[in-house]
Amino acid sequence: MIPDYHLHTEFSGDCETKVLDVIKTAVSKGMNSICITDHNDLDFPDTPDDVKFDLNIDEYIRYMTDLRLKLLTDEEIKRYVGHDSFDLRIGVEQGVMPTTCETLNSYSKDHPGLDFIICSSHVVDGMDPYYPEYFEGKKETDAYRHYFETILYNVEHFNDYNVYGHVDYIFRYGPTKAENYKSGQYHDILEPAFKKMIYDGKGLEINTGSLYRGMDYMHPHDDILRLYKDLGGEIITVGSDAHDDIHVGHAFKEAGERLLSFGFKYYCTFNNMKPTFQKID
Ligand code: HSO
Ligand code: ZN
Ligand code: ZN
Ligand code: ZN
Repeated sequence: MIPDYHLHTEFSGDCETKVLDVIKTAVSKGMNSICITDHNDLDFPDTPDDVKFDLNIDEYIRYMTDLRLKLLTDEEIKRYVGHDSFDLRIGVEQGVMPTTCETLNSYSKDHPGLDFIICSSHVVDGMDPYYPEYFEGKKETDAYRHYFETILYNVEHFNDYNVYGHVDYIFRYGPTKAENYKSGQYHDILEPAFKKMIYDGKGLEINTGSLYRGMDYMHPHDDILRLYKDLGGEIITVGSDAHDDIHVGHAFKEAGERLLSFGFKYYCTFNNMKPTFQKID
């Protein structure tokens, strides 16, 4: 089973799930490895629900490194999760904005011990589209276009990451989601963004989290995944974006089938920020 590379635990401001329970579910779904990717959103704005996304990175790396070892050596923990050599990888979902690109560019160097960084756009012009207010007084297509423009800016100025996460996150929360999306509608922005990513050796994430958030396809939209593939992109990770243990590995079999149908033969895992290509079977 493809390992889940987008998972949240109690280290994320919007999640209370215990790390061991995430691992236990991953094992029950046939995984022998996962990468936990808790939120770090530098300068996340004040929100109606007062959520905070500052990750205590030193404590996080210490905790996960210790747990990684225990998963291989501690009999009680091995019994609890149901696996005797589970390979835990340590990641971060880095919330990136044009105003924070520069500061975040040395993150992995400043915090040794990380295996993997997802670059995600959660905040545009000081607001997360997760909150419906984001779309008030805006034409939906303008809001979508502007979201993708900031992604282009980010990939041109930010380099300390492995894959772009849920690249069409904005469709998840837009009033009509992707129902009115027209083929190629934002490719004039996404094409230069993907070209830069591919040139820099950056990947794209398949994020199945949309499927249990009221959408009928996994991120990114077919037309956008096709663009990355046609431009020569080869680095893919798969993540459920689960914030609870029940969604770990959600629709991963379908995700593997989808990748094969697009002509991808490999997914990637990451160790110390370096990819390994693994055959999809
Ligand atoms: N950025 C989150 C969504 C969220 N925003 C929750 C605020 N609260 C994606 O997991
Ligand atoms: Zn979250
Ligand atoms: Zn996210
Ligand atoms: Zn996430």
